[in-house]
Amino acid sequence: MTDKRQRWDIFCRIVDNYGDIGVCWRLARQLAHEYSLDVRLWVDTLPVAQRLLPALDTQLSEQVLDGVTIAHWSPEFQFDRIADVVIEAFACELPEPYINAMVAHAPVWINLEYLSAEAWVEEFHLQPSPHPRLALKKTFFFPGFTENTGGLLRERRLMEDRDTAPALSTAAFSMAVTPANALRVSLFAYPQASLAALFTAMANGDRPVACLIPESSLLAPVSQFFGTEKLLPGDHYSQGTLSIHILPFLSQAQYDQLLWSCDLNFVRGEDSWIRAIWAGRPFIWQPYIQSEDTHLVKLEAFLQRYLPPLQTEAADVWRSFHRQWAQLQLAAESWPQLVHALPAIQQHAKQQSQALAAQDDLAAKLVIFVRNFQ
Ligand code: TRH
Repeated sequence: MTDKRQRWDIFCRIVDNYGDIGVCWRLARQLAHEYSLDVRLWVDTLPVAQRLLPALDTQLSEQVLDGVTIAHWSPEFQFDRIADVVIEAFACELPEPYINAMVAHAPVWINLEYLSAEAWVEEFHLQPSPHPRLALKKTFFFPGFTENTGGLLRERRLMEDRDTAPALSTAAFSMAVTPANALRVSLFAYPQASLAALFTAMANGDRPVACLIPESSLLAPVSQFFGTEKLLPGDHYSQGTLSIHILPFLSQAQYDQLLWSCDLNFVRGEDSWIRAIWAGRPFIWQPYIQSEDTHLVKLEAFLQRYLPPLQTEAADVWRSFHRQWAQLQLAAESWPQLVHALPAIQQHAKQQSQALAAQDDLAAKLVIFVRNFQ
């Protein structure tokens, strides 16, 4: 029997870090699971993808994982067919032979862009771009926070899963026992972050802090702070009221669980940021550092959209902490102020997760767009 499912090819070039593959894998899986689509994800750097997908065999040119075909986008790129829908993630530039072959098949060609809360996104979302040479058109698809954008990535059952998830056991992450009233904080940030200032403030606070740190490039400055050579999953250190616990790099599902069970999450980039929003818990987002401080513009746009209607004092504290963290400079008093504001922030984060989840998600909007495409 031939497979009649609509075929989607997603092309992902891993520029840096985990965000590109994190977003593409999440989207690919959701399209396959929730819409029964035949999804093939082309990835150029399999060893990086393997961090998120430990079951991935980096030696194979093609394999099926969790209902998605993962194909190696190698320099000797070869393909057997053109899909019905082609997603070029983050302007990664499709291989020339594939583009040429698209002319005869006329697939829906979508350029999936990075997420931003900036106002211009609404205007550029769904703008067509004709190919300069060939009879092809691609459409720019911008994720975003409003109805007039491509929406945010969110699995259909995510909020139910979050609300019915069992509490995360300390054993699950082989954590040392921490005081019962410790503030649970997860930490994922760029290595340039103002870690020493944060840890010093946490170590000198009124309330104990258990800081959970999944393995990443952040471990280098963390080990520097604690004067150790190399930190490994399972290691833990204490200083004053702060204890840190190094976790392995988690699966995306486990990472969600971690976010759901912390009192405060430090996140970065694109995908962990959105997961922190869906967690409905207080978070501090560090945007991906860009030249000319573009990331600070993105931060302001987000804060402007996300903070209202939080009461002024807590909003000021949260905004100011975000700005300092993104500017890689943290004042000592910012930490106790943030801890004090957490109850109000918590309530707001919960409300915002509900409000944003009432909008259509990115995969749903993509599917609707393709259905109506002409
Ligand atoms: O890794 P990032 O910094 O990725 C960045 C951003 O996407 C940025 O926009 C992009 O321009 C740049 O890459 C090239 O942060 P991000 O987006 O949060 O991606 C991390 C992914 O890793 C996300 O899918 C969550 C996942 N993750 C785990 O699965 N387990 C873990 O333990 C951790 C810490 C993260």
